[in-house]
Amino acid sequence: MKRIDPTLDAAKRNAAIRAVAAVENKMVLGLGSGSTASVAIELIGARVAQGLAVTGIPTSERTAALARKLGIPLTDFSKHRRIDLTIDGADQIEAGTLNLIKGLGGALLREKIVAEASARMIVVADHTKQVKQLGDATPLPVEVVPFGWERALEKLQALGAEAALRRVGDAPFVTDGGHFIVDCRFAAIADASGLQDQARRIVGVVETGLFVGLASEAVLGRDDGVTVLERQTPAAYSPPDFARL
Ligand code: A5P
Repeated sequence: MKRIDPTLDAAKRNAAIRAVAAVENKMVLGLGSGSTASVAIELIGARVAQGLAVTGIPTSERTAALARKLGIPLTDFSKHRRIDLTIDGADQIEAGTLNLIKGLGGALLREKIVAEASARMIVVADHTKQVKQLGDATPLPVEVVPFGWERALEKLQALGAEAALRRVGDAPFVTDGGHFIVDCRFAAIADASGLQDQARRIVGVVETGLFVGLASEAVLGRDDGVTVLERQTPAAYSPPDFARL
């Protein structure tokens, strides 16, 4: 989803600059997807060029290509089961809970695997992504297996969504994992955790773009600065003392 508003571009950059300041030498990083995360990756690449030693686990093929171009060494879960810090974007950020909707860029599955493995996840976004309650203006992307997607879509509709298969032209959009995406428009999502559980119980649903309790903080950029939001509910994941694998 490309935005050409220069004010928003400055906002994204300010958010990325603030988040990348948290990157330290020797960290294993989760590298997010989307336009804001890409700015952060470029900033990390510039620091790597100056001698910063980090490795990254990319959340999409597109991000992997960008990281390689910038000379950021890549790794995977065969070598590192835990990630020190992930910097990723979001489509909606709920103030207070920091629950998220992600996946308008189509990378939600790898993004969630990486977020869940991370001791700390900083969300970077322009200020327009903050909402009081998830849903409404932004559809919830749900990744489904291609076989029988029509049935999964019907069951998602039964949960109250206006649901549509994401397409590129006439063809279904296909994720890096070879799945389809059903975009589900809910009027408002009052119980993100409950909806996540219900959606995951549908046969054929691989994962949803609801990120509940995964973000540690959110850096919301404006053209003249940032606001940092912290989660006001307990963490879903307590990191162990990191012994690098
Ligand atoms: C990718 O699948 C998404 O989860 C992105 O993180 C999200 O779409 C945010 O992208 P922008 O930073 O481009 O808005």
